[in-house]
Amino acid sequence: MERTASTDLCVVKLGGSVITNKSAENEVNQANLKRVIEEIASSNKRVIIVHGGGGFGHTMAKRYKVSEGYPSSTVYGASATMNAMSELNRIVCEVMVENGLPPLSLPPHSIMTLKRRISPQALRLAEFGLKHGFVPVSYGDVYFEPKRIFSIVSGDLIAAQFAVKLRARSLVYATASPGVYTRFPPADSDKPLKEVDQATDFIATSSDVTGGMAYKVQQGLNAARNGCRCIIIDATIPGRLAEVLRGEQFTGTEVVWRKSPNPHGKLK
Ligand code: IP8
Repeated sequence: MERTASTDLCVVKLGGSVITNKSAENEVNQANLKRVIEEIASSNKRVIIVHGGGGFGHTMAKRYKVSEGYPSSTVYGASATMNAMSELNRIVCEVMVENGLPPLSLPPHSIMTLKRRISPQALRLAEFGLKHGFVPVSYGDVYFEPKRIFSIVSGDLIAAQFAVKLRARSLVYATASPGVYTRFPPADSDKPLKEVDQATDFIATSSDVTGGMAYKVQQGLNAARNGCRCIIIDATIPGRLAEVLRGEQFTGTEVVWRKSPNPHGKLK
């Protein structure tokens, strides 16, 4: 489906590996968080921010097997994960306020339908907030569903859904990796692919419950198919996010949907 963006809106997904110390429990990477928020603020773009779980959500989700839902996990584990993510979101919102970005927080555990969709009411609220100068901010979290009672939804999916539903011009995955590689882990001499499409053969392993790079590409393809430009960058490098928001040449990988992709392999 070809469709043009109706707005200059950009959805930025801030990776948990960028804004937290992922190997530690509940530790914010203050320097990175402050810098990426500053880069967003100084771009003067209309943005929706979505952040990942990092050492907050992923630690709890793994410990309590929350992605498996009930009965492998427990209501306590789901609640502890929601609390950890609310805490990280509060810190992100605080840094946004300090940098003149007024947050409108939209917690997934209360805005997702039982079918893992952002509710129409939440989409309307995000649009209303944007119109009046707020910056909607959401994150990877616990969501509720009929079969397993609850599970985990990645910020990657939430970011792509906002991008498609609100017809954003671009979706930026601000990660801790320079982009997508043909092998994992990449060798020092490897360069990230400039573009990936639905037929690109690449390997991205992940120990994340939410699927890492392969899942980002999958979500990015969905956004790209719907007319939104999707770019994956390394936001641990100062200035990278600012340059992509300014619409300049960027260093990273663009996720492209092609009507007739080169049949040189399948996505792994
Ligand atoms: O880091 C994961 O979100 P992501 C959220 O965006 C939890 O994949 C709670 C693990």
